[in-house]
Amino acid sequence: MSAADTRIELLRQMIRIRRFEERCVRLYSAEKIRGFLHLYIGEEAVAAGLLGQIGPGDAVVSTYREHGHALARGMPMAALMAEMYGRATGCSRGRGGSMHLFDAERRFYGGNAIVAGGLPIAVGLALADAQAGRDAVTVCLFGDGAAAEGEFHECLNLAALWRLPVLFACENNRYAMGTALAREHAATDLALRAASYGLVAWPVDGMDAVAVGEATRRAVESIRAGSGPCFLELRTYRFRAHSLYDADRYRDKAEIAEWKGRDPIPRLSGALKDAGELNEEDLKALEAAIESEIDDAVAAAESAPEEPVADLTRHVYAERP
Ligand SMILES: Cc1ncc(C[n+]2csc(CCOP(=O)(O)OP(=O)(O)O)c2C)c(N)n1
Ligand SMILES: [Mg+2]
Repeated sequence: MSAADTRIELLRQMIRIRRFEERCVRLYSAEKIRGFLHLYIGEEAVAAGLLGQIGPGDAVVSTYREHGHALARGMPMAALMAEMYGRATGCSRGRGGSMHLFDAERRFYGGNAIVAGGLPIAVGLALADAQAGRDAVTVCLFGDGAAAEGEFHECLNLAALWRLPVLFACENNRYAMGTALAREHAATDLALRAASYGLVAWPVDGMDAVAVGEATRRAVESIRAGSGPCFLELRTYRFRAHSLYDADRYRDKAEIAEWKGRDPIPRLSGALKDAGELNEEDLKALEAAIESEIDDAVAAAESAPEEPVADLTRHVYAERP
């Protein structure tokens, strides 16, 4: 892929994630989708930049704000939308919903509602891969809030000590629910904190998909070379509230507006247009293709079956072969 094609793919992926979630908001208002809904809008450069740099053999561990991660990892949109609808054709048979997306085939190990809960899973996956001699990197995504959890410290230490192939990808959007980073942490430089555990860590502009891609490429190269885990602090921002149940009263309007000014989508489409790599027609075609992908996913979810009541107790315990 040429450099221009790579950048267009980054843009396409970001728009795809944004439009998917915008549709989810509408479906939520229409009560087609229920339960918790944590939007990723504003943070798309991280998913697109990071997950474009790993291969099919690598693993991904995510959070409850994971629609973008799942899409960028390659989960078919129809499987994701059906899961949002709670249908049997969903990626988790409709039993998980928004926070519990899972795709073993693509080594996408969830969706996790527990803050920092993914870190021990990632370290375990990386340990298993290393012991089996598989050349795989585990990308572990989590928020700034995870840095306040004990698991964060235990996992960074063990991964560094055992030089495990983990890329710790901290999406620092500056808030853990309604709590600003500086109200929760005396030391707010998370990359610096991570470095103190003996792994290579650096901050990245998380509103710039190209910069995220470049940082990830370097990190993954170093991990594959056997140099141990890396930590990227991806400085980003969520444009929407924590979840659809949050009135968002703890953030300054001016602060939100300032970050919206760094929106990664117009930023990249503007750069591509300036470079003559994309025109208005291309952008329209790209949007139209995404719109029809979403329409198809919604139509499939609408007509998909719910799990039969007879299956209620299935998949609770392992079944005998
Ligand atoms: C162990 C644990 N404690 C508390 C919660 C409640 N909770 C849900 S989301 C959240 C904030 C996490 O913030 P962050 O890690 O920064 O992720 P973000 O929502 O910003 O993406 C909290 C405290 C939880 N889910 N798990
Ligand atoms: Mg956060």
